[in-house]
Amino acid sequence: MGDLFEFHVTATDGAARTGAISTPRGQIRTPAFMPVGTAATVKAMLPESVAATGADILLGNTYHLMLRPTAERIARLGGLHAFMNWTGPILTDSGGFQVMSLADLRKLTEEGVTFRSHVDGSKHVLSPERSMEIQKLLGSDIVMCFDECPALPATRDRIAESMRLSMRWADRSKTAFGDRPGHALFGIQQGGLERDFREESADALKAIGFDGYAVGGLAVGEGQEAMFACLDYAPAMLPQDKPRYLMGVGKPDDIVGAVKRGIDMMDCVLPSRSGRTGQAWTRMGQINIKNARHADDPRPLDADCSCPACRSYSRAYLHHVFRAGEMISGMLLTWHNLHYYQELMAGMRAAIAEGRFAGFEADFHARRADGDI
Ligand code: PRF
Ligand code: ZN
Repeated sequence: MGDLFEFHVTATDGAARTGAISTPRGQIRTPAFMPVGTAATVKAMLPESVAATGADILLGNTYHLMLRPTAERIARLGGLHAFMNWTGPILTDSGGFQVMSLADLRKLTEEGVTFRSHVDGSKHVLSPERSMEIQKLLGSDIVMCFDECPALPATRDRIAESMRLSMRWADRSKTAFGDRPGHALFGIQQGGLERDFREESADALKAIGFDGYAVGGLAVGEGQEAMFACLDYAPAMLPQDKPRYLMGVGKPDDIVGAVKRGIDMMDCVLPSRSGRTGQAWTRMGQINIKNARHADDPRPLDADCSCPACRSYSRAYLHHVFRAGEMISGMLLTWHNLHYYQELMAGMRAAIAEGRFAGFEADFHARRADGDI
C-alpha cells in the first residue's frame, strides 16, 4: 500500500491494539467502528452528523449499489464520496455475502454467482473481477475480496469447499485489483469454527499478500461463545502489522470481546437499524423506547450522554414520536446509538493506550443490566 495507506499500532494491551490507519482521505483511529451506509446513506443521518458522532469511515455495499443506482451511474456522478457527500474513507464489501443472504435464485460456480435482484428480479452476475470493477467505479478506499461463506452450523466438507473457493477468488481479486496507490485491498479469512481451516485460509491469504485482513464467516449463527472461541486463535494467524477487520459484528459486548482478542475494525447495522425500530443502546443496557413505562419519563436516555437526543429530549418524547411514527424518532435514536458506539470505541482506544483494558472491560460489564432498562 506504499506511503499513502499505512497502519501503525501505537499501543497494545494483551491481544488488544490501538493505532491508526492513514489514508489519503484521512485517518481511521483503531479500534474503529464503521457505520453501515448500504444504499449510499447511513439511514436517517446526514453525513456530517455521522462524522459528528466520531466515525472516521463508513461501509458501503457493492451488492446494493450495483443494483440501484448502479456503479456506472455513481462513477459518472463523480464516485460514491461525492454522490453521498462523505469526504472520509469508505470501505466497500464485495457483494458475495450479501448475494447469498439477500438475492433470489442464486447459482454459485467457480466463476462467480448469478442471481436475481431482490429489488426488481433482474438477472446479474458477480465474480471477483466484476466485484473489483464495481468497487473501483464506486471509488472505494478499502476494497474487500470477493468471497462466500456458509451459515453455521455447516459440515466440515461444506466449510472447506467454500473456504477454498474463497481463497481462489481472493487470488483472482488481487490480480483484478492490480496496483492502485492510495487504495487498499483486504483479504477475508474463512473456515468456519474449524481451526485447521482458519489456518489454511490465513496461510493462503498471506501468500497472496494484502493490505489488511478480515475475519469473515463469523456471526452467522454460531453464537457469541463459539465466536469468541474462534477469535481466541483466528486473529493471531493474520499478520501483526496489518489491520484486522471482523465483518458484520456486532452488539456492544461482541465488540468489546472482539477488540480484547485483537480486532481493529468492525461494522454492523445494529446501531442504525435498531434506532429505527425503537431500540437504544446505552452504558447501562438496552432501552426499548416503545415500552409504555417510558410514556411519562422526563429523563433522557442517558443523562451522561452528550448526543443531541440526550441533551434535548426526554424518554417520554422519544416514546411519543416513536409511537406516532414520526421520522424524528429514527433520527434521534440512530444518532444516540451511533454516538454510543463511537464513545465505546474511544473508551477502548484510551484504555488500551493506558494499559487498563481489563479494568475497562470489567467496568463495561458491571454497569450493564440484562434486559430492558
Ligand atoms: N464476508 C463478506 N462480508 C461479510 C461477511 C463475510 O464473511 C460477514 C460475516 N459476518 C458479514 N459481512 N464479504
Ligand atoms: Zn445519547
